[in-house]
Amino acid sequence: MITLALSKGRIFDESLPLLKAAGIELAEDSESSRRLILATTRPDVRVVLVRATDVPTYVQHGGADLGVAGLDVLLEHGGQGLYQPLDLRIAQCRMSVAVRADFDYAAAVKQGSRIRVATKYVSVARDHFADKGVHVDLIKLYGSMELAPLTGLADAIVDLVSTGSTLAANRLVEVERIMDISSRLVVNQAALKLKQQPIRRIIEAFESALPAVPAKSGQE
Ligand code: PRT
Ligand code: MG
Repeated sequence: MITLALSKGRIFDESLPLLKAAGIELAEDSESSRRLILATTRPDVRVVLVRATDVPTYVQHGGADLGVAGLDVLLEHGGQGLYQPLDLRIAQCRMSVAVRADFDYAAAVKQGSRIRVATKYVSVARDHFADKGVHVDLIKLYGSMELAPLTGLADAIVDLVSTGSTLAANRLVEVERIMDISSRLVVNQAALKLKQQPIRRIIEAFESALPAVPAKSGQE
């Protein structure tokens, strides 16, 4: 049995066409059922639905053989024990620094002020500001980072941006792009050895189903 971990939402939706190309279709409607383990049209393949941030953990510890996870999630997880053979170029967005429209970020950086940064992505944020030589106090949040600068909790946030409409709706401006983000196929290293043939076949099918020209991520 091959177990594939997916998260509900955009990763699930955008993975379905890739799965189909690999000859794998869901045998039941994920919307109508509350089940967390879904059978597929291939008797030897099943899908498990987990929280996006839990995908690397499931795959690392063998709860799933493969999974699809955002680069943002992988960077925070650390990627230990995971083979990452493919950039699937789905669920694309960018990781950016944003501030309130009336906060002069460039001046704060130039003056060497300590900047309070709220984020779910502390590891990426720490590396980014260390590289720039900017002193920051990081505040870990689990949701709605956009609220932090509006309430005075932080001067800046590090968050994912795709259309930019969430930032605009909260009168925040993007002042720095840290990196482009897309989702990756991740594989448990032991499973890759033990179930080499079927896993390789899935990786190859995914690869040939990808659009020939890489889509530009973080489009505006
Ligand atoms: O939402 P939930 O708490 O269930 O879990 P999750 O947020 O971890 O899952 P999901 O499905 O929202 O995100 C899964 C993956 O999709 C992420 O790990 C990213 O790799 C990728 N992705 C792509 C995004 C976005 N685009 C995105 N726009 N993840 C989140 N967002 C959020 C962003 O955080 C911000 O709040 O959407 C908002 C900004 O969107 P725009 O379009 O207004 O700019
Ligand atoms: Mg979300």
